[in-house]
Amino acid sequence: ILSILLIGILSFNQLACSNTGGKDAKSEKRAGASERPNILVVYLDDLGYGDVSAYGQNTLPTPNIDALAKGGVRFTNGYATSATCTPSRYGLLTGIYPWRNEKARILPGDAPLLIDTTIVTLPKMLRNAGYRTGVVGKWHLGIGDGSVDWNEELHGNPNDVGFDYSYIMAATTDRTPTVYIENRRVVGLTADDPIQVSYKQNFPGEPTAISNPELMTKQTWSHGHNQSVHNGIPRIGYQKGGKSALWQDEDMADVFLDKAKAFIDDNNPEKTGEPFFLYYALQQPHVPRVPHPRFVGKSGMGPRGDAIIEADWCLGEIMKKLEADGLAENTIVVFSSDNGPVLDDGYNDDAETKIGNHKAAGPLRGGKYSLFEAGTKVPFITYWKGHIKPQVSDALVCQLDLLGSFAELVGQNNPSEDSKNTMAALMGESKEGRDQLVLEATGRLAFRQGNYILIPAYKGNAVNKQVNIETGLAPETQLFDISKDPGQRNNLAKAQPDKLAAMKDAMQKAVGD
Ligand code: NG6
Ligand code: CA
Repeated sequence: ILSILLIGILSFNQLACSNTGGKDAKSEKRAGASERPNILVVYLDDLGYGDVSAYGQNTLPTPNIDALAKGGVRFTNGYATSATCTPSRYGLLTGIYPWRNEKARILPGDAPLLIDTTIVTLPKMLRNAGYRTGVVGKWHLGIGDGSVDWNEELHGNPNDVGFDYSYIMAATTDRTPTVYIENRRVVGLTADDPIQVSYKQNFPGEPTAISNPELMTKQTWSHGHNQSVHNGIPRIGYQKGGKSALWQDEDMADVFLDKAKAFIDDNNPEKTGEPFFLYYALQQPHVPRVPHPRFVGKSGMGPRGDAIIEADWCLGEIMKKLEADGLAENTIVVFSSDNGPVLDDGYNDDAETKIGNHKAAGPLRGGKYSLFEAGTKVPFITYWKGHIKPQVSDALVCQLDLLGSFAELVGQNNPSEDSKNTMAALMGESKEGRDQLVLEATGRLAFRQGNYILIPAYKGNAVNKQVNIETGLAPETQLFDISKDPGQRNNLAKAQPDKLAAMKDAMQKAVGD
């Protein structure tokens, strides 16, 4: 019996080792229509590499994320494409490098839809494979054509780029309009009190955080965020009216969780005969951090830590839901974050003063907005009960590749050259992901190949003083070997001229002219 077991283990290993991109038995099998698991992408906003206990120092309890990591593949080289939200989400949903689209920058709340409605996005590709698709949570990819009337039916929204169902906030929790949108309608509007939104000027007579600072009963701003005030919290952008539709920040986690669960109920494959894809985009721990009162004080780190504990709870609830409905063995879960961490992102919420020993970026340098590692290297976990062998993987994986990878899983064509099929790495069957990756922060690019990272010389401040984060920008070229120097302290550009030249060459080829 022992020898049979051994042979079993050996052949499993051989399969795993030989799987370096070519089609093997497993991927052949996957390409068959027989394997169409539900897909759940749980995506946090500004969660840092070190914020999760499984990645960090056990300073912040994240038991549900840790359980996912323990039962799945915990990637130590998992990346968002970008160090800010809009471009990362664009990369995730289109499989196209966001730097190819000049408009893929942090969008205002009234920006037009960024995604071309004619391309095959991740949800469209899955829909072509018979999936029912939904998005719940943060959108931040624009809506409409730039002249949206929020009181009318909305066009150019998630439902026009591949989602059958959407329940979203338009942009961010700190931007107007502070309302939920279900499919094509703002939720809860009444005809007698229409909502108006502007990013150009205030509406005559409406208070702002500047004119009426006494309205800021819950949080005050440290930079930016001094326009319209809603729920005692100042925001970016102006809005007027729509009182019955305005969200209560404290309830947002529960609202999105309920909608995510309802989507699973409505789209249970036992009922529909088809699998589902749910993109569950949580708002935490982006500013303003306003967790429900039952989480307040739980972290000892103020609202930022409390919001992360709340998000961890949300993940736990959605996993419980999958278990309770008998879907856990038939659902692949991907957990990640859109960009790295920031403490003071514009509100006085004690994030810096109460952080204690916790290191939101873990051992990495930089943070949100940064070309250094902490900007784009994020927690990245895949979990599929009974299918994925628990492990830690150092394979280079990126959210950009979910499109190409899932296309292979469900037997569809991969519509994007940028998006690579790294399904074997995502499944923990191979330690080989991509061999190179272009990274982006506020419009500038860096390049990773193997264990080296090249940051070309850029003009600009070395530190973004508002948020107190090193940008990675420097007048000289930077080259790091992150296998030896994960904190990017030792610039090898002078010591390794041949490597530098090879990296520059490879980056140029990857980026084009
Ligand atoms: C910045 C905001 C910041 C945050 C960010 C977007 C100011 C001063 N700062 O412009 O608070 O909203 O945009 O974050 O306004 S992201 O995660 O959606 O990219
Ligand atoms: Ca973000």
